[in-house]
Amino acid sequence: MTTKDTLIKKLQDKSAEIAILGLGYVGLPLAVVFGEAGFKVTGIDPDTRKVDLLNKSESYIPDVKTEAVAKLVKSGHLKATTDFSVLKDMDAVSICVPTPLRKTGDPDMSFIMAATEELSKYMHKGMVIVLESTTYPGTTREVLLPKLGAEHGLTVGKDWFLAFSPERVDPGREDYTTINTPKVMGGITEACGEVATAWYEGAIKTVHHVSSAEAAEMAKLLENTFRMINIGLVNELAIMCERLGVDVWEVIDAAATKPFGFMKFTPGPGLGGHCIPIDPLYLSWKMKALNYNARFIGLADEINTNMPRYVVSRLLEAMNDRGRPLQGCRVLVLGAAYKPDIDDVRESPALDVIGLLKKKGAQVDYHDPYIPHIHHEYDGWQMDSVKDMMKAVKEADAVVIVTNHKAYDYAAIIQEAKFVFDTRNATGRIAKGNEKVVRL
Ligand code: SAJ
Repeated sequence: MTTKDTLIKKLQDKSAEIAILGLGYVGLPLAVVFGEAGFKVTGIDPDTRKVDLLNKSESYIPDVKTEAVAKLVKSGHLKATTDFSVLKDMDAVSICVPTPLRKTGDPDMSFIMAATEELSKYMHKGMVIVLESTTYPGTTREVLLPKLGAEHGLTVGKDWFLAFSPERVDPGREDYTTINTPKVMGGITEACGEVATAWYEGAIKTVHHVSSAEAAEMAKLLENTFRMINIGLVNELAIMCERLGVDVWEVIDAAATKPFGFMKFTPGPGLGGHCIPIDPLYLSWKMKALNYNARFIGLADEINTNMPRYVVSRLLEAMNDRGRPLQGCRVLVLGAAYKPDIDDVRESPALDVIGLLKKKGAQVDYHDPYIPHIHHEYDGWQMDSVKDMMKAVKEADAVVIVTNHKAYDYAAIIQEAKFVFDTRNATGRIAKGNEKVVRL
């Protein structure tokens, strides 16, 4: 039997030993899905807090139930360690580490490099490695392949197998989870793709096998670049509609009545999260290295990044119309999370809006039911969420709705507020007190 056939057999009969490098919001759900499929899974993470909690059968990821972890730990299908040397006994490894941006706006590959460095110490014949972290096209072939293969005299596609499969985890979503979200898989060679597909098909409902790692890397970037550009389009539409004296929310709702050929996106105070504002910049960075200027990405990034400033300029105008300079104004920002009903503040435009308001001399408070404390990484300021939200609404000269959490009673907010600037059309359906509201 060839190495490939032997490995496929072990993957198909679930006797293969699995390792997940990185136990975050992608790695932990994946570890549980492989464990529940019958594989023995070892999670590896340098964070001892995560490792200890897992080994005590506790989940620290809201999407992963502690009961699911406890069952797998008890049955011996899941354990965790900070010790990378266990990789010497592993047959299949998924790399699920962060790929953020540096302050300079360039890709931060340090997590992928560190994982690859560790993995390369324990590479052996008969392994399959799958990179899941979103990255620029070419990473798997240019960064992982040399480090994990050639240096060990192993021939990829014969002695070991390497593929890319983009993560599609949407934290908090319940309809589509790791097990039922189709998974794209692309190998460095055809044999790599076959082995990696055989592995993932043992746990995930649909695996869509493409011809190369680059195709899989690019598919993920298309998905999130598509979103970023379309959000940029509706953000610019909001600016155009304001100039035209047209209600952008009415326009978008009207366009959305078209049952085909249109997909609704809504404007807002900017683009937050760890995927949409970041993934497309991995693509434009790579294209710059190939002397190509990805203009759509650049323009959308410019528009989206400018939205916090646009929001503050609109607020300044609205306060001026009410005879109040922003200087010295009490402004309450509602919502700090980057999108509704979650506790994640990464890249949240709320931080930029608050920072800009402070620079304009406003006295700023914020409230967010999910986020008790915020700090601005670059400007250094920090704040606590106000305790009595309605008291703060009453005392504010202006309330700015930045994140439209479902938990808010918008009718009551309008009732008690002197003035509301609504960047999310959270108040659009409320007629009473409408004269106090200005929308993006
Ligand atoms: N946003 C808008 N207008 C929109 C949609 C989003 O301003 O019409 C803003 C949000 O407020 C947020 C940012 O864009 O600040 C990103 O929002 P998002 O809905 O794209 O949420 P994310 O960042 O959690 O994106 C994830 C992505 N999932 C993966 O990468 C696996 C994305 O591909 C999903 O489409 C998205 O969740 C989703 O649909 O929920």
